[in-house]
Amino acid sequence: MPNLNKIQGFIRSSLSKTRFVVVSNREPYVHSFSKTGEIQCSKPTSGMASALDPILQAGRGIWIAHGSGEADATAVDGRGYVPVPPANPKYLLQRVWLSPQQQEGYYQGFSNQALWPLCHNTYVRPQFDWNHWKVYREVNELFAEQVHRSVGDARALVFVQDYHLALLPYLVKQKCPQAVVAHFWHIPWPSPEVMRICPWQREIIKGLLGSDLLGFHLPQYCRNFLAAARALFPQPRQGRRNTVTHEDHATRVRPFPIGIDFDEFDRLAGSSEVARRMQAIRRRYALPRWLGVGVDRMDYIKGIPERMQAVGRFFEMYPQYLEQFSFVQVAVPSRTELAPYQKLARTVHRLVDQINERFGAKDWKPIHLLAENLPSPDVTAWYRLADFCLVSSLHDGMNLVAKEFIAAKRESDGVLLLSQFAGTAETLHDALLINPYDTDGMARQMDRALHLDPAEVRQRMRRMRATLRRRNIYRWAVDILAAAAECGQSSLETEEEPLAAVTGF
Ligand code: GDG
Repeated sequence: MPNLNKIQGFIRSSLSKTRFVVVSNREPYVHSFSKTGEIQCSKPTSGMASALDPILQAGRGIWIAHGSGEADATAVDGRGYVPVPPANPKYLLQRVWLSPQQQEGYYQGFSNQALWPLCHNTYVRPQFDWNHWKVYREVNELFAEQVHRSVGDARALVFVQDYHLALLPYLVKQKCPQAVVAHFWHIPWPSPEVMRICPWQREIIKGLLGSDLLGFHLPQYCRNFLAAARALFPQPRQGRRNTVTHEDHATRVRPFPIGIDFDEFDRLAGSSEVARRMQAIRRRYALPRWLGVGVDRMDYIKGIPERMQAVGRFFEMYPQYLEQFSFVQVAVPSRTELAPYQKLARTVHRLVDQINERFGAKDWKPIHLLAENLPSPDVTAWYRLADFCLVSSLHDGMNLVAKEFIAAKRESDGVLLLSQFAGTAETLHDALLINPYDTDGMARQMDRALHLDPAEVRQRMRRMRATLRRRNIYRWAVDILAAAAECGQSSLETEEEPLAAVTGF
């Protein structure tokens, strides 16, 4: 099992003479003002941030991200740096400032109205707006300048996150030729047929081809990318299988399925705090015999209306569950300034009201909709109370909720109902698969989940827990960093000792 201390040791030794830089849109620490006007610092919930934070702490590097907190500008020094973590600083967070117009064009515009729907097969039409694209390019340039300011001509490993920064690898390579660049794309990469509708697909792919290493969750996303890139840029005759060459520079494309901090979720699930929350929930909600749970950002890729419809159909098909089963849906408001997200929230609220009106009774609610961001111990308490978790994404790069539910089920009870269109389905073979477009099929699987033989439930759960414990978030990070270091062996100083000897895998 990858162990954090060993991994930190590896990072310390292999990156000792190399500057390590992480670049992402979202920051790992946010500053805000308390009621009394003091600056306070918090860590937003993000698997990626929790994985890379300890690695940066070991490597004493720099994290460059958009400064989005209300007190962010007050917390930094004159150059935009703030040492983090606040109690015991180990690395520098460098904030990039964006005007409201830049946030609108780059983040809400091109990232979330063009690239997000383009990469997910959800029939939400991408909006290609020339002005959004212009601002997206401008903001990527801005990030590249910050990287250059931090790295200069030094040897560096620059690890870029996600679809907000597709152009960054090429720009960084131009400004910092000594840098080794790795990029991880957290969402699916669609088939070339879908991708080619984007008027700027060539520029986006060219931007990503500045990377020495490009990572996706699944082999299929890698194949889709390779096909699109090779169709656009002629390749040398004896090119390598997982490599694309562009302007005499080779990019290796490889899958790195992301994991979670399994031990941390397991620990939290067993804590007295979660036990207290479970008691409080039981008192407040008067829960029936059986419970199902769903936890998502309120996003159209997550298939929440489809899930609500399936719950309604479940009561129609199996009326014996009336007053015996409730479904709780945590739906965190997300991207609320965009019309498709506003419409989605209205649809979900309406569906829930209809189902509750039609089937509800005096002391029993078929669906509890919690449209808010709950603290992690509350989410974990709901996982522990539920008989099954229903993940019905219409398309999802990976889906971490499915993995967190399993980590929270320490007694190996509970069943995972998982969309076959979530990346997670490729690695968790003991989930009950569902098709979110098949309402009756979903309702049947819900019934099956509640009647599965307890021995089988435990067996499935134990196997999934063993997989997730092994393939955890630290392993993901180290796999990528080791592969990136390998790509840039000539420019990065790596230890002679093979990685496996250090990390134990
Ligand atoms: C993108 C890709 C890929 C949700 N509600 C609450 C809450 N959450 C947390 C979950 C989980 C995270 O948010 C959601 O992660 P997902 O992976 O499920 O989905 P996306 O946000 O769409 O993430 C996805 C991921 O990137 C990583 O590469 O897996 O496919 O779309 O951690 O627990 N956390 C708290 N309260 C909530 O109410 N505290």
